[in-house]
Amino acid sequence: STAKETARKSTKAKSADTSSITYSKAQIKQSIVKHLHSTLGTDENKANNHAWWKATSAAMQELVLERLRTTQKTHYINDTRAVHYFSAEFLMGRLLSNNMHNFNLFETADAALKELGVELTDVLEEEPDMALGNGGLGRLAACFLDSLATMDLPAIGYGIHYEHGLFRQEIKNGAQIERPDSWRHYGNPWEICRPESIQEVPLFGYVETKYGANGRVKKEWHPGNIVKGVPWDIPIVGYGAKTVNVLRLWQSESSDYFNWDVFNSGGYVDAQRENIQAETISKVLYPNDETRAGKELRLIQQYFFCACSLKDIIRRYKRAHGDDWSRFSEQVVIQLNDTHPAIAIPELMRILVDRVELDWDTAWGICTKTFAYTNHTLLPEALERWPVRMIEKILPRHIEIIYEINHRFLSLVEKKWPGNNVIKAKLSIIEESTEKMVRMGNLSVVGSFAVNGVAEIHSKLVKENLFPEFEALWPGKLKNVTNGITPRRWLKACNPLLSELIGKKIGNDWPSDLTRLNKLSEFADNTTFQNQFMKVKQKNKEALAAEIKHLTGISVDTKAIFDIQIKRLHEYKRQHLNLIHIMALYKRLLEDPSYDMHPRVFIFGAKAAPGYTLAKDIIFAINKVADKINNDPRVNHIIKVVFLPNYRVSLAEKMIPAADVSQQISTAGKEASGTGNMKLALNGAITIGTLDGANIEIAEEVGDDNIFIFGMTVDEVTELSKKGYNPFDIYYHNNEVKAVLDWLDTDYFTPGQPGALSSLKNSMLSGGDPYMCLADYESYSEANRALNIAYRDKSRWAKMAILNTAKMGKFTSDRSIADYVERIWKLTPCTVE
Ligand code: T68
Repeated sequence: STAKETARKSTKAKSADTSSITYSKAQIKQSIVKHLHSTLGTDENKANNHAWWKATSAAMQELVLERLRTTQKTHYINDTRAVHYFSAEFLMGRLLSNNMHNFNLFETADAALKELGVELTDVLEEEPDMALGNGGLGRLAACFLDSLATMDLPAIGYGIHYEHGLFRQEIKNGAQIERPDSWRHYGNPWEICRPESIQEVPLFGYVETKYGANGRVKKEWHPGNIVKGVPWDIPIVGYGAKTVNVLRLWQSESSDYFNWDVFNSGGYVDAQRENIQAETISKVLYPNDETRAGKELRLIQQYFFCACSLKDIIRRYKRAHGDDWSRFSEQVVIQLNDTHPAIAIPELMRILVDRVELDWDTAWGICTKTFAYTNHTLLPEALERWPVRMIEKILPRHIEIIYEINHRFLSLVEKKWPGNNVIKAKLSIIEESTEKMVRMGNLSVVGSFAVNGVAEIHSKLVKENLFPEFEALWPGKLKNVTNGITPRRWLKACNPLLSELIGKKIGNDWPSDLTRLNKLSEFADNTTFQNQFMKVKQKNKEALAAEIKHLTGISVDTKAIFDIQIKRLHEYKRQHLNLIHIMALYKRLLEDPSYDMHPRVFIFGAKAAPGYTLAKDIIFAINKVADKINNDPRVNHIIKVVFLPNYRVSLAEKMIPAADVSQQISTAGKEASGTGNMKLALNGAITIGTLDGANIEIAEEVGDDNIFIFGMTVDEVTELSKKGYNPFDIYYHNNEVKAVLDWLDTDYFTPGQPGALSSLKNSMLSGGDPYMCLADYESYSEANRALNIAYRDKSRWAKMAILNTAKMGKFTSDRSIADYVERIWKLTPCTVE
């Protein structure tokens, strides 16, 4: 396919080639010291690691900004078509190490700092994570930006400059506590404020209907409030450092002149109150994944960043094309990362119809050639719907436009299915419930030229279950693009030992063409290579063991199986299935001390949404079971359970290289794709997982012998639901399940507090076990037995691990981006010399 080839060509042969930018050790050293003096105002003797981090970052940023200028000039001169990635979340993590790797200056900087008596690894630890996202959706956006820049594609990310990113998690007596995250507290060396590109955003107020001389109806929105959007740019360095794109994040501020009247009439205090309201918009990231916030402020956040971004895009377009709107959709494609930015659709219509005064059909033609929408979930509680009354109040003109879009759309539906009101009610953008709602998913499908799911199975379910009639209405509009991850961060940077080994074996081109890893397959049976590969794994496990000790005080046996489940805490992800199985192993060992199992350390990392009680109860239960097991001398040489607090990108980078086993155990049909599954497999962990999301495609790639698949398929889950699922049937027929669930009711794990873990049992019994943990339990337990046996055979396991790494080529985000380019965006790379 041509797009894939162009994409590949652009990334090819630039692996370690940084052509224009070569910086010697002496130059880096000089630059760092210069910034220590003149940017930080300190010196080599006084500087702590934090100051060294800032000075080193500033030294890198100098190079970054030079490439940014060149890139922007090149894009401008070539008047390139660009993708505009609209996302409420970008989970960037740390940037220094990434930028050094992409400039191929990591080793040089390491050596330079050594000469200054400073350890680079310590310096890197000073950087706070940029955690402007919840989980997979936000991290996917970050991986995509990396690939876009790497593949020399003109792209810009648009989002919100949250003052507080995702909360910091502390664990007190086993329970999660949320603390504010202040990632910019001591300044951020990467972001650049661009006051010259400030935008204004209207809110509230009313709409006036005017009649022009030609009899044409004109709508004028008189906003009740105007806020300012201040852009902060984060440079995004591609691998090889040719292209540097930007992530533009909007910060809200009060618009000074808007409150001028209040101010002048002596209302100084009231004027200040208005300021605080405006500044609240970008204050904090909503910490819910897979559930609607339903809050006014959340809708305002969404509109705020969409309005700023559209104005920014239009300003740039007009600079090149003036008032000729005919080429807009040739130059601009906007990708909506879920429905969070869907309000951009009526906003663009408002600008084109009310401001530019295009007729509706022309405006709608432009809109529906500009937007494309990615769906990330089928869970009904996550599908965004906003009360009509809320939109009416905050965005009075937009609700009119949404109704008009819907009116015209429903006439199309009427043509296709004459007189069928059931279909009409189902497809309507407006849900006619007691409280009328706007369905943002339907709006997104109607207003976009392409819609995609994020893994084959998920896209199939989007087509067949979520939007079946849309497929009939617009055949071909619904597509698949399977997710991917950047191998630069998720192998090269986070796992230097494995990267070095791979490089020695197959060369250093794999980070920009991950399919080359397949060459490792040839060595999967080679004993020497198996030993080398597993020695790296062992070293990584030792490093993680030290980190576990440091963070929790728990000592773990590095010869044990490191079994890792890392992801947001959610019932559908079934951390509680993992937990009841751990309890069962514990019970088996107590009842039969000779029970045959290889020592195993179960490691969790997960944040729960602050308002999600059961998710927090599961964290509490994991910690209580961990306490008991870890302190029980009868078993603690065989099982350990570790919950690592404050799971985040930088912690993932330490955990993933050390994993032997990757837990991917969601109920089939519920996990749209998963991306942690890809990161772990890439680093040689063996998956124990269900046939859900991208697990299915991982299984296809690695082969049945190199993965432990268990549990019901999507069809079996559907069938069981239809037939009626009763978890009590399993409870009464499986003694182990019964004993373990009953154990949760006692005070065994929570001395003096019987019932403290009962909510977990209830959720899986009287609560109906909505995610069917018990239905999959037996099969999960069997898969774990098989896994235990496989690990005993060192050579077999090593071969499996090698083949997992070797077969992950498909899951690079470069391939995802190539798919988007080919199937949706139709972009051409632009080489920046
Ligand atoms: C995830 N979604 C999917 N949502 O769960 C995961 N939601 O299967 C997939 O791999 C990933 O997206 C990337 O496609 C999320 O992470 C959220 O974080 C979220 C945030 C706000 C509102 C709703």
